[in-house]
Amino acid sequence: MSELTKSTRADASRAGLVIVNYGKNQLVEDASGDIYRCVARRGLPQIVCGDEIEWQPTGESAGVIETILPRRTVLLRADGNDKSRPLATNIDLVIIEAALEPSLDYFLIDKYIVAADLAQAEPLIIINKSDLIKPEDRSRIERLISEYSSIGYTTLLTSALENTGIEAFSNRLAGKTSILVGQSGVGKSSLLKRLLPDRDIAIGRLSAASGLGKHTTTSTTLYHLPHGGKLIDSPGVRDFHLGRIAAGELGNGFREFRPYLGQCRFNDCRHLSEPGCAINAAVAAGNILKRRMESYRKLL
Ligand SMILES: Nc1nc2c(ncn2[C@@H]2O[C@H](COP(=O)(O)OP(=O)(O)OP(=O)(O)O)[C@@H](O)[C@H]2O)c(=O)[nH]1
Ligand SMILES: [Mg+2]
Ligand SMILES: [Zn+2]
Repeated sequence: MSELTKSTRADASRAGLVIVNYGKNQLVEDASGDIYRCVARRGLPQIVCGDEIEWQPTGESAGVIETILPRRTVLLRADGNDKSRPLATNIDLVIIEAALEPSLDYFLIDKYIVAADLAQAEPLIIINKSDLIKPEDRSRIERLISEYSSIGYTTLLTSALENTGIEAFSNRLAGKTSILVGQSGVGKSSLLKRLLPDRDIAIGRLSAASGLGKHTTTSTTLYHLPHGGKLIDSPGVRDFHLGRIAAGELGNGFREFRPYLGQCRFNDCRHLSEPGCAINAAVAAGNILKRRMESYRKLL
């Protein structure tokens, strides 16, 4: 290949951001915000929402993804075979959303926290549907908030229905790439709509670009927020599984364990019933919540 063709090729390759992954096709946004339907060059690893890539146009609004740029962070989940797969990449903030309806699932929250920590992304817990909190639910919700905040995780209350708590929430998203995760039906897409009133217009543009019919929130999708920042809406899950994690790594995913890690009698302590376990001693002394220890054991 001559020097000339080489440089022409390099010039033709453009920077892009993957905003939807449909499996076979990806929607790629270029620097000016135009959207292209792309396919990945053979041999590339699985491309996901949030990937920064280089691509070449192949037609009016189509292209081929040539390379995936190094990923700053990778949020992983397990597939049916316990293998880890990327859910999204280059995430700064994992918004773990929960609500009294359908149900408040502490174990699910703890699993997402571990996934966020492993991805080196900050977790933020949102309890949505605050309008449904009855007087008899108050103490349960307050305890949840104070427990997580004592460990160092922020918890916010919102109501997408009544539009409350949205500003405090919105302020945390500026300038970051965030992803909404949580059970189906907790109100992820409803919160997104509060943050991005033009969501339906954005969805219309995606549908036009994909040529695959109406875009639905069943595909993980990246949106640009009006005040800066990117927000990824992901479809709800019935359950969320972490891939295989070494016991040592899992302990790190529990922030309040960290001061005690390395102080157990055995180097390879799994903090189950080993003698001289510093984590179990901290639980007994009331410095680690029993409930969190149970989550750790279940995950192990
Ligand atoms: N009472 C109340 N209902 C809400 C609130 N937010 C959302 N809902 C309702 O909850 C239902 C589910 O909302 P969605 O926004 O679709 O939930 P989702 O988390 O995106 O669900 P998936 O896309 O299936 O994961 C809808 O009927 C919403 O109207 C809220 O703050 N309060
Ligand atoms: Mg949704
Ligand atoms: Zn131990």
